[in-house]
Amino acid sequence: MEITHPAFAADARTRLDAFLADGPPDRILSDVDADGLSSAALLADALGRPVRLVGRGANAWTDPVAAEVAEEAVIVADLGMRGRTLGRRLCVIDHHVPTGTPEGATVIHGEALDPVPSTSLLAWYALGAPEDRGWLAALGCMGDYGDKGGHLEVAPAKKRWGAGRLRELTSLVNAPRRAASGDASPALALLRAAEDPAHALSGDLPGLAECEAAREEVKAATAAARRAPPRFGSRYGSDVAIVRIDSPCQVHPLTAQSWVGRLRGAIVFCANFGYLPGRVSFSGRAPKDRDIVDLLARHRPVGADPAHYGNGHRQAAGGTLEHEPWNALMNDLGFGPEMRA
Ligand SMILES: [Mn+2]
Repeated sequence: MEITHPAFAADARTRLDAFLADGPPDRILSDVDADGLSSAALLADALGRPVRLVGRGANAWTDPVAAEVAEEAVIVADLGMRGRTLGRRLCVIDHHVPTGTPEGATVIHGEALDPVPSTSLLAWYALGAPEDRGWLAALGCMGDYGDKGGHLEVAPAKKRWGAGRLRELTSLVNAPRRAASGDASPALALLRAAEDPAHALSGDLPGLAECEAAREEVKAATAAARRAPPRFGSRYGSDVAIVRIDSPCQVHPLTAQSWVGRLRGAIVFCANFGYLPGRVSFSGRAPKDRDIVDLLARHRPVGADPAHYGNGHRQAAGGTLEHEPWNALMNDLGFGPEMRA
């Protein structure tokens, strides 16, 4: 398989080998989307170590997770990078815009590369780019960047394992994290048990039925969310629109996405009042010339937790707020009782 960043890949392998020379990790922490799950499957399989998924409502770089892994050697994959240490020894494999570098950690970070690799590609590089696991590298890449990310590994993987199968498997493993339970462990179990995408889709392995049921559940919730109308705040004219929904499923990002192109330059939020108990979860999408991170920073309400508010990209950012700060934000943006918790 051709390698998009060969020099970086060789260096990543050296770094991971040096980390492993001091002993194997106790655990691998990863995100719950297709990229995080395929990274975890690659690393867990190669190193024979357990995975801790960091999913709904959690952030790896906060005190609860830090306390949990305080005595451990950990690899943290696809969960961002911050200027704090985690565990006794730490290796970070990631590609999001970092907000700092943890002191003393082994860092395999692809954010400065062009094209930016998925975390699954970085993990695969670090493991020496094993040919027969190339489908997992491609799966994470397709999950994060679709079909047109410009990564040289994806086309040969499609040829060898089937473009349709890879797309179908990406869609299936991405479903559980969006369903009401939010439990992505069946998707991870499926990827870990599979020899290749055909095997994963064969029906012979655990996890597939749960992924299929989750996809149906999310499809129904998405259709319901699409029927909610956008409302505009009075203070900023048609600058900011909010769609209010109440769903246990993580359908607010896709709902915001579905509106942004239709509202003539407005920043669109979808606010989900039913996703996390006692909180409003909101996801924003902005047109190309607008900056949603800046908007949220300027209107940051008292009580907003920086780990859970206003993080992301200029055109896609959101967070969660408890009811009181949410209501303050709504007041600030000129929304009335229709948007209050
Ligand atoms: Mn990723």
